[in-house]
Parts: sequence; C-alpha cells; structure tokens
Amino acid sequence: MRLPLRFPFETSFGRTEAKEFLLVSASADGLTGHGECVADPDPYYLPETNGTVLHLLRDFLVPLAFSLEIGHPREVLPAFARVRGHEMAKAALEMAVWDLWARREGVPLWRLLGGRGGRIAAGVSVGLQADVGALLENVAREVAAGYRRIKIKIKPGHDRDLVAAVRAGFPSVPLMVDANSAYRLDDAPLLRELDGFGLTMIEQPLGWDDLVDHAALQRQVETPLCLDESIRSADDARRALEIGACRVVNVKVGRVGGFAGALAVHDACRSRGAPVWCGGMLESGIGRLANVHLQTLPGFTLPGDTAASARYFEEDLVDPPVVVSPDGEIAVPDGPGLGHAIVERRVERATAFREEWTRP
Ligand code: OSB
Ligand code: MG
Repeated sequence: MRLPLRFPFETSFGRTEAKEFLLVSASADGLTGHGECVADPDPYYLPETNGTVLHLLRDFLVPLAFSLEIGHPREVLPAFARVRGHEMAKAALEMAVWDLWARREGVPLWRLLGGRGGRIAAGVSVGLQADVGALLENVAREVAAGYRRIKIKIKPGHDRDLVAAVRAGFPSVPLMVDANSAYRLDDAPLLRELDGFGLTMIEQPLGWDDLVDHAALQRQVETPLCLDESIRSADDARRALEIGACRVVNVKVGRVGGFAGALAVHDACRSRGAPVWCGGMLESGIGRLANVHLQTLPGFTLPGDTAASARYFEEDLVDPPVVVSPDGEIAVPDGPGLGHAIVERRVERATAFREEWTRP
C-alpha cells in the first residue's frame, strides 16, 4: 500500500514522505479481518522491511497459519515460535486474525483483548524540523489541538537546544524526547543535562538491540528511560526492567509479534509496577485503530503516540477517521473488530499490488 503523508516525518534514522506498508487481510465465513504491518521499505528503524515481511508471510507464516486449528487468536503467536524474529511479519497476520475473530463474535477488539470501552488520552510525536522556529510552531499547534503529551525527536547536535526552546515556550506541558538509538554511552554527560528540563522520559537513546548500556545510562540520569526498539518480547521487557535498563516501556503491537506479544509485554511491565504506553508507526487508520483498542488495557497509564488521522493523511482508509477531541481524547469504537468501516475504494486506490493465498 502507498499513502502520501501530508507532511514528511523526520527522525534520527531518516525521513518518510509516504507511508508504504503491507496490509494483511484474513477472510473466513464471508468476513474479513485486517492487520497493518509496521515495517517500512527500509531497515532503518528495525531490521525488517516490506520485502522481508512479504517473504516471511508467503514462505513461512501463511503456510503455518493454514496448518493451524485455533481456538482463540492468542494461540497464533505461540504457533509462530519456530520462526525466530520477524515480529512485524508475525504481528500483521496475527492482528488480522484477531480482527476477523472479533468480527465473527460481533464484539469490539477491546473486548476480545480484555480492555474497556470509553476514551483514551492522546499524545503526539513531533518529528525533527528545519529549525527551532518550525519546531515551536508545530508544538504550539499540537498543544492547541489538545494533545496531553508532546514528544519531540532528537539527534546529536539537535537535542539540548530544542528541548530548552520547547520547555521555555511551554513550561508545563508533559514533554519527552525520542532519539531512535542515535547516541552512545559516551554521550551520558549530554543526556544528563536533559535532567534539568523535567522530561517525563527519554526514549531509546542508545543501541536498537541494547539493554546493558541503557542500564548503565539509567544509573547516570534522573529522567526515566523508556525503551522502544530494544523491546521485542515480554522476555525483553522483563530483562530490561530487572537490570534497570528503563523504567517505562513503549509498546508497539508490530514490534512484539502482535496483540499476544503486546498483552504479554503489558503484563510483564504491570506486574513490576512499570507504566507502558502505546507507540505509533505513522499507521493508516487500520493500524491506528488497533492501537486505540490496545490502549484500553489498565497498564497504559500514559498517553501514547496515537494522534488524529488528519495529522498524517488527506484521506484515511477508515471512515470515520480517527479524531482527537479538543481535550485530547480519542473515542474507543464499540462496533465489531476495529470498529470503523474500511473504505474498500480507498484501499484499492492505495494498493500497489496484491497477492492472495488460499488454504489448501
Ligand atoms: O520511534 O516511535 C518511534 C515513527 C516512525 C518510526 C518510529 C517512531 C515513530 C514515531 C511517530 O515517533 C509516531 C506516530 O506518530 O505514529
Ligand atoms: Mg520511538
């Protein structure tokens, strides 16, 4: 699928102008469930790419799924255990099964996940901008829109001054930074200077596959560290919390193998008293709604990166789009599955190619 982004989104690892992703649809009994894959065309956030995901689906995961007799969607991820890694590929298929299952039962996804209806608090992630002025304008717009927490992206050379400027302009807004693995343990003195700005957390400052250096860094800074890239399973979360590599965990369904992985990370953190929040990957409404449902679980005590569809896309794949109220909340859908209509015509228009597999 290809959806143009209204504005380019820039992080320490690169710049995205259009959202290019795989959409998995699983059909049975005249019903269809959808799972949006969070892989990108490139391996700059994590190692998987759209190419590796398609390979894994076609050659391993779909054949495996066709061989299963499942009694509940939570059984899908464990059934994929023989395949090492490839969490994004597993998650896309697993999520489609959860959505299909919920639609068949006629219940909203949140109910199947063990969450609740109602509303969730929305936060927003602001990418790297051309200059400090543009960053301040963006932050002002999002604060005015009602978002409950602002995250800004940082990278070496674009860190302390950005945080200082945003903090000066917005003294009381809940504020955090995300470095997407752009720093090294040697940068601890600089990261320690961020302690003066009252940030709620520093997200993934060090290596994408590291826990040990993050633990060393956490001993040197007061601001809680949050891990994103480094957490790909509940075991990762348990290990990270046990060695003090972080105090908060960003949960992305696609990064932890699917909803079963997200629930397990949630439980691992909750039982250790660590808050979690839901990250984002510039998803279309399909993945965005999946994130909305997940955030109704009790351990999601901090606003996530789930913003309104209109921040990203001229026209989303779901109708109605995801909207954020003036007081920074998103309504949790009550319809079956994801709960908003998928606009087939828009899905068709955004489709670059499709592949279909049938159970033998
Ligand atoms: O690290 O959380 C991240 C976007 C793409 C890849 C990684 C990340 C992000 C974001 C944006 O921060 C979250 C969103 O608005 O969907
Ligand atoms: Mg992140």
